Amino acid sequence: MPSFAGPTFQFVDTVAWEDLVRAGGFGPRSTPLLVKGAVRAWPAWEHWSFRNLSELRRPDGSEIIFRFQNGLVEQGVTRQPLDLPIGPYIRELAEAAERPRREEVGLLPYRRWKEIVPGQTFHLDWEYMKSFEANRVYLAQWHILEEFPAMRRDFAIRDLWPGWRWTWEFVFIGPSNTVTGLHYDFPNNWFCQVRGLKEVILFPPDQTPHMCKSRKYDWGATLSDIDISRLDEQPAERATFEKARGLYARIEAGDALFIPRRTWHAVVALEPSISLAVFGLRPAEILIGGGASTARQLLHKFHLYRWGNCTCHKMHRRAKAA
Ligand SMILES: O=C(O)CCC(=O)C(=O)O
Repeated sequence: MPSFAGPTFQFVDTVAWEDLVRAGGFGPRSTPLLVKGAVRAWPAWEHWSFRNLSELRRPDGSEIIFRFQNGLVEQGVTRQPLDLPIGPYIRELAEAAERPRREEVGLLPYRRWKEIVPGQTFHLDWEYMKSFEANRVYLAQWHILEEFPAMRRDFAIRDLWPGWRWTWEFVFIGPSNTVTGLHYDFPNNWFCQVRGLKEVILFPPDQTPHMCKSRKYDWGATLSDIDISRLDEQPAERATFEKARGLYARIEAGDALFIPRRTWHAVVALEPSISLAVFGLRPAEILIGGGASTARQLLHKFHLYRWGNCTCHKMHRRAKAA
């Protein structure tokens, strides 16, 4: 079988934090932007280490038990989540993060990444996805700042994103080889990488015809049937996916990536990572996008919308798509 070239990619637009500040800051835009070093300027850079987060306790001193994602995020058959204490899990990541890593691996290994120049098109190495088991236990989508509001001060997100917005944040803490499947979110997102290294592939909304939109329901996200960890088993989806034109970002610790609303993306961790996704809606966006998504969620809860085919309820058998 000929090897799969996959979609063509270019680098995402990239700017250094200092240059962005010098140019007057971040203005409205509808395409992704990687800001190198934005997070390094924030208290999170010092405070959000694996060791520090592993010591988080509830106000009464008890362990925090979290419902961990068990398998690919935003993808595949929803598996029974696992309720585990976060302390030992994050402590193990702290140890793993201190061990040296092989730099050469990835969808775009370091040496090839260094050779590519902005504007050049290239392909990724999809064989890499076969070299590991993607079904990791993942501390994903934890509403950490709701439980620990004082930690909000660690992220000077207003410096990056001027103007009033209703924001909410999800933390993703996991080992290398976590995979978040292809999806898009309805709000804009500043994805802040505090520790570790991740590869993010992005596809603008005009690539939707090649994204095999799924009927599986998820609050806030629209999912794809393309499973980037099992492309060999999906000849039809793979053929469609191959026609797409995407953007590639290698997000290092200290970087922040702007992921505009409705931009398809998937994330692969190359190192144990701590990331915070900051979603934000302007008042007009709350009325339009927020209202529609809340209505869908209500209908879903009442079993009237995509019940039996969702990421939020563990089903014993896959019901027919609504
Ligand atoms: O980091 C990850 O694994 C997923 C992040 C993501 O998909 C998001 O912020 O929308």
